[in-house]
Amino acid sequence: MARLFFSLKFSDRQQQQLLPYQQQALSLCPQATAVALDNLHLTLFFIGEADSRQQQQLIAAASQINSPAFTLALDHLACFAKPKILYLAPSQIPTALTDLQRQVAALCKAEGFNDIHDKYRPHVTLARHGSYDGTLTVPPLTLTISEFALYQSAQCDGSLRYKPLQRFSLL
Ligand code: 2AM
Repeated sequence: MARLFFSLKFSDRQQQQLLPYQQQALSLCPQATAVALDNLHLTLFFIGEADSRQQQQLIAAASQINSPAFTLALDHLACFAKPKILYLAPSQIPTALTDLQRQVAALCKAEGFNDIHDKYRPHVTLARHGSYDGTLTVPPLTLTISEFALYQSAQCDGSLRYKPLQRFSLL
């Protein structure tokens, strides 16, 4: 069994561009723990535990998705109280992201995985175990999104690592 999720796939450069925002989030809440740079992502659907047959079915279904690349403007820092995380998020959710998320959620549900969240809330978790009251508007980080991926969440040498198992292009 493996712990899986679908996510937008950021490039190395895009992950680097998120660093100043992470530093700003940590300055708001110094006791929070930074997410490792190469783990920065934006979840589309959290799957949970899946076996290798389910993993192959998810990959086959996701490879049928036909969805365009899009730009995403991440423009505010805020916090979820449960779990306590500081995140960067878009005020405007592009239609292409909503459509992609619906398609990914539908294929996961068709494989028997339930959505554990009441409402999809796109965000990039920058730091954990921290809280902040309110929303801070920041200069937008505009990213071109041209890939999503099926990720595995696993412990590697004592630290949590999100490993892309299969990448899918947005055209
Ligand atoms: P993330 O913050 O690293 O993306 C399981 O609940 C995981 O789904 C969380 O660890 C969180 O991971 C993500 N998540 C939590 N609430 C969510 C929401 N409303 N919409 C989308 N992803 C969410």
